[in-house]
Amino acid sequence: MILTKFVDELPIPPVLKPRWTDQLHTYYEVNMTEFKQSLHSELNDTTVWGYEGGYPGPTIEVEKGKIVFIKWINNLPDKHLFPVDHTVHGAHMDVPEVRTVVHVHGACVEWESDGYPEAWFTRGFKQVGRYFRKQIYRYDNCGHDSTLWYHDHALGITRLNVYAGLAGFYLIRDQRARILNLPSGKYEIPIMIQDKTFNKDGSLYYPKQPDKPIPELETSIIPEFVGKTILVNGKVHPYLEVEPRKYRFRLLNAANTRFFRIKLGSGQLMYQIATDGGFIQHPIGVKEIMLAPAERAEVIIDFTNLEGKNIIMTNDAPAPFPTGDSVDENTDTVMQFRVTHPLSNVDTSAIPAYIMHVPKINEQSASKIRYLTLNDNMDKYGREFMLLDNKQWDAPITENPKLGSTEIWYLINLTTDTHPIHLHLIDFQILDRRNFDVEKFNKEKMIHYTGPAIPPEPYERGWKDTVRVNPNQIARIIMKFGPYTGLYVWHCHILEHEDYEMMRPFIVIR
Ligand SMILES: [Cu+2]
Repeated sequence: MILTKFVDELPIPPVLKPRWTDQLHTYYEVNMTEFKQSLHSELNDTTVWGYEGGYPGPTIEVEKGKIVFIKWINNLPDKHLFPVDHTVHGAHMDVPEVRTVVHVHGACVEWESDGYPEAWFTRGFKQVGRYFRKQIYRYDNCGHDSTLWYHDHALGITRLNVYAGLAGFYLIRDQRARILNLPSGKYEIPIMIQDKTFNKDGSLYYPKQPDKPIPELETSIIPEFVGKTILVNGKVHPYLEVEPRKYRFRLLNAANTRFFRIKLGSGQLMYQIATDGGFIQHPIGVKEIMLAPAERAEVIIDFTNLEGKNIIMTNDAPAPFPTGDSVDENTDTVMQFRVTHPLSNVDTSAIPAYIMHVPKINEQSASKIRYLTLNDNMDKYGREFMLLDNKQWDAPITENPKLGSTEIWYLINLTTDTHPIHLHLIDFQILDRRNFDVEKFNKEKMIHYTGPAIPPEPYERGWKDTVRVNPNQIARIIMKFGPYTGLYVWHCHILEHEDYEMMRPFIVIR
């Protein structure tokens, strides 16, 4: 099914209104429901799941340091929109089919409010997972001015819940960033990029079985999901009318598996100002931006003197990355900017020469080094699945950093995919990536490097919470654990991997 491009306007999710607020605290309630929404004007309305009646959910905007309470409320039906595989971890027949738990990705938050995958809850909190602790989550928002996002994280069905529409933006604003004079207000726009496949009737399609079906199973998880159509903020290939001036865009890859390598058809530069965890030191002019699932980048695009021009945002990342299929005439296009609005007032916003100091974590300050592999494995049905440190979700906890300590993790990729590895609670810095001999490692359990250490890309030199770990490479990251103790997770953010064992708990201890 080919849908005409650029016929629908880019939707901008509304900002969520609090139930109440005072000097120090704000309280929100967020309902999850099933409803119909138009995802393209040539399609029948699509049944989706969303927060507060919208997909994507409303944008939650908070001030740095202000305490926010959110009651996430499950009002979803008992039956899932998509086929559930009851053989994967946490989704067996002994738990309700529809479970939710909300994680604010990138949040610095106490563990009881982090959305632990086994802290799920059903409609009306009738049933809860074994790590459920509270109905109202508390967020202290100790992070930087940054683009975070919230999405579902229920064990074994995260891929289905997020695909159904359970995702939204969560922005932390630091008043001190005002002096930067970045484009703001209606010139600051969140861009959530996803891929989906539609049935003829307009409903969302998610496969029941992999390409090579598993005969013993009615429904089986698939190794990766790659959609045939690209959506931005819940619309297929939308357009945005802009003025001839500067805009700040917050780009987020919220796809299940697909990577996006973003470029502008005009060939012009985008000025990247922030990565996952906030501002980088200097804006960097970039021709393209690579975003794995869950990665964010903030860019300024300058449409000055481009009156009348149409500029297409393109994608050329193979899927799955890096060895999957090339993009086609649908998936090579993200959205279109039309410089059609007149300039409403003089553009006084700036691309600052310098943004802020990002202190580098010193390697010497690390008190612990961990060597953690990313592995392939095979289950009893002959399905390939992925592991971290060769361990399943339920194996005893092995990553137990001390509160306030700094660690370096060697993420050793023994598979043929690039995996976006995400740690909850903290922001890290990428030290380097380095090629090594996988075969020798498998035989001798020793690292033999085959090339020099490659520093992170200039646009990755800031606070990160998700790192791409490429095949035949070891990525090294460094981070300080805190300010909370407790139980968190680290995992691959390819949702089909995370749902089937590529996730591990970690505990921050005193
Ligand atoms: Cu993965």
